[in-house]
Amino acid sequence: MSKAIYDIQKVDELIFPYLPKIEGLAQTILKAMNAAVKNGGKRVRPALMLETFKMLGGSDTSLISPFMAAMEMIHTSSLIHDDLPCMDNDVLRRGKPTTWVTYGEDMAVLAGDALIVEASKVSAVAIAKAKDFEKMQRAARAKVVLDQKTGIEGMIAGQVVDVENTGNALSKAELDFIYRLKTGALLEASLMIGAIVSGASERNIERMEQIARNIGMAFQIQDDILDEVSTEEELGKPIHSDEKNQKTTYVTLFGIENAKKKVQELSAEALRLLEEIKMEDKSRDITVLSSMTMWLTQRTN
Ligand code: GRG
Repeated sequence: MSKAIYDIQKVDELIFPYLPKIEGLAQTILKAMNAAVKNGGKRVRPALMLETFKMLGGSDTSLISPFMAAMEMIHTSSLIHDDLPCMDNDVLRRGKPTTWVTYGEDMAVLAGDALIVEASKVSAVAIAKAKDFEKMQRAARAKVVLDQKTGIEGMIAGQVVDVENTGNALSKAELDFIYRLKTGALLEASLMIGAIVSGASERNIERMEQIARNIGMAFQIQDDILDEVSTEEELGKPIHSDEKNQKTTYVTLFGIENAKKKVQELSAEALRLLEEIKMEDKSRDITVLSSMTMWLTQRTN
């Protein structure tokens, strides 16, 4: 992917302190967890969360950083599990050996599990440490959204339908369900949590969910396009994996050109919703999130 237009190092500085220290007898799993999070990654979700928080008036980053860390831990756990032999059976992630290849399947399952639990703990601690009732309420709502969008109402539901249907032809409705939940749900949670913790209005929390839904869909369709037209060097993972796994994608359903057009439409809708926020309150600076939307939906890896 072309160089990120946000400061990945700044995001890392905010989330790394929440990772477990590598010490004691269970070091293997602690190493696997740290390595999986620190092994590259665009930090799209925590970066979007932070920028939404700032755009909607948040300034104290200590309020949002636990949720940024929790989000990246959940995202990482899903990647570790997704790469396992019983799922996608991938040996490369971000151009490097996957967690199960380096640490064994048993440790990879446990490292993924432990990251989900750590994410829950870190966000629960944020609630427990809130300085006043309002901040506590916001943090509690953020945790509910995080759990909903991760679990059986979110990413996991999308993954279930995806895994169950590998090799089956899918309808557009089924594909949309998978994309909206498997990829979109964590993006929705990221933007919603940024809004909730900043103290945004209900309308803006809703708008951020819609913006994320459009970005998520565009992001996933772009994934379909890249799997078809990119190279292994550029992507950092094998190409033509959809064909290998006999997956229905937007490209197989509608062709490359229509898939590209859909990405443009979804991206335009996300930008329109950001404009709406600006029109309602002229003091909102939507430039960073608008640029991020364009960058994410036009990515090349
Ligand atoms: C363990 C919580 C948990 C869930 C297990 C395996 C699984 C259920 C879900 C898999 C969901 C999945 C892998 C969706 C794909 C989402 C996606 C587009 C990932 C790539 O995201 P990027 O491009 O990755 O942000 P980087 O490498 O930049 O972090």
